[in-house]
Amino acid sequence: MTTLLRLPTRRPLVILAYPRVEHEKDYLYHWMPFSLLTIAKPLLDGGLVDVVIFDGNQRGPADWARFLDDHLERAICIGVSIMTGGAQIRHALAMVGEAKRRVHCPPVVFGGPHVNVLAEQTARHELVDMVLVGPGQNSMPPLVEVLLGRRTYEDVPGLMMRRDGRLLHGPVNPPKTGNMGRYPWHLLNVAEYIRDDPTIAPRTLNYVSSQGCVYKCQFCYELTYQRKYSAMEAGGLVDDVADLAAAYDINGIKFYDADFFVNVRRAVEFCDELMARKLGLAWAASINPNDVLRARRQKMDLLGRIADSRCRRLLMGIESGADRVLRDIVRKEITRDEAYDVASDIAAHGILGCYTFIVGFPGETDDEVEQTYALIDAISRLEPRPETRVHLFGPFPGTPLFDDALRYGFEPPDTLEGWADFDYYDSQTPWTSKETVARAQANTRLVKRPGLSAVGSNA
Ligand code: B12
Repeated sequence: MTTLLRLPTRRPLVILAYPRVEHEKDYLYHWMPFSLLTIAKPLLDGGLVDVVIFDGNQRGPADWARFLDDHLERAICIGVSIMTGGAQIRHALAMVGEAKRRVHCPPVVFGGPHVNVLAEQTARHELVDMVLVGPGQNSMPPLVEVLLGRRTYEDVPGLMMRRDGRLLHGPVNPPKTGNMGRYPWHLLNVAEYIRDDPTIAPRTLNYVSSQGCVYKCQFCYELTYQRKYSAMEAGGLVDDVADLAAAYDINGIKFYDADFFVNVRRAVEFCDELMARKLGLAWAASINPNDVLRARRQKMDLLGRIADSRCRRLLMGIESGADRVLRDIVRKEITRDEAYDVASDIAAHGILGCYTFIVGFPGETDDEVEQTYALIDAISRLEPRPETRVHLFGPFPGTPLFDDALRYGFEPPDTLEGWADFDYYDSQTPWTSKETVARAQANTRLVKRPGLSAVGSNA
């Protein structure tokens, strides 16, 4: 009997690019591009294509040029992720310009948070061949099938592209993404992203375990998920984290989910599983005050389990110390007293709280701003002393407060390039004075090294 020797065939290639984000100058941390890992997973599972990722936060323009030389010939598309602000859009356009100067440049598709709120303006840009609105794991596999000649553009969820002088639209791409799975870590050099996080552990990695949020905060981009929430189940999440810990010798995980605790039961299971497996990991995550209140109503010891499982830090948006602002402007569904009570409870469990506030809402009075600073003072007296961060209200497109800001005289950028420099660490609104900016900065206190407080790091 003879056996046929099968030579490995090289599949068509999808290039996924995460352009550089110009974060605050003294910002120490590195993020893995979870957007791209999330999209890559179903593409690899489908078996039709190979995927490579270029992370502009780790590599520069000369590396991008070499990367294109190495991969462009086999590529069927370049997917680019963009969020509003942080100059990411500018870096994205420069990268695409470089690619389009070459003979073999395939179609360039843009996606990500900025596309999800300003799709049409992005799709009309001359360097953009098409955009995909919504979760990319729903839309990239069908697009790849189109590019391989198996389907038509009209079938691709969330698609928007110029054709014969008008915009062609695909069907709606639903915001619910289903269970998220384990990430294809081999596409990144994971070791590059480990960092010493003074509030968590010396070898900390970031992680995103869910998408979407169920709350109604009127300034927040997460509303584009239409209050739909998708999350990895607790067991699978701990499996993935355990594998990471074993492979890269990490001892900390920092979750960047919009709200890690939307599903309180999942959160408690995660804590229990983490303790049962004795992984020795410290962790941190974002929480909404209502999660704590809901757990109390359900007689669940959420904060106890969080503390016992070595959670070192909880980040919570309180936004304002004025009940009218919380109720009528933000729709936070919590009162000032409840927020203070939850913060006290977090401190009583020995967990470092990091509380973020926003000043400069459209229609906010001076007295209401004073109430916010009074609450910051009160919270700062808790032990362990919490971190606090005061943001300036920035009208982000796609949110209800963006429309309110327009009524109060805010003039938004009107080009894709214009949105590159939009940055909520600077004042964006005509009613925000220099003194307001300075006071916000002075009330931002974040731990950068154990035992020290400092201004100017991100949450
Ligand atoms: C980590 C993070 C960062 C990191 C870096 C990002 C990185 N390397 O991943 C840092 C800290 C640098 C950062 C900075 C900023 N960030 Co940020 N950040 C996040 C965070 C917490 C997680 C991002 C993430 O990985 N999400 C998980 C993945 C799975 O979701 P995703 O990115 O949305 O991707 C999905 C879809 O958007 C889509 N998609 C994404 N890319 C692509 C590409 C293609 C081709 C396709 C088809 C689809 C697609 O499919 C993905 C899978 O479903 C999000 C909030 C959140 N939890 O999502 C905010 C968020 C993305 N940030 C936001 C903002 C605004 C900023 C700033 C620009 C704020 C500012 N200052 O103005 C700053 C940078 C500027 C500055 N001067 O500092 C907003 C974006 C809103 C918007 N309209 O764009 C978010 C949504 C927070 C919020 N709720 O407001 N950020």
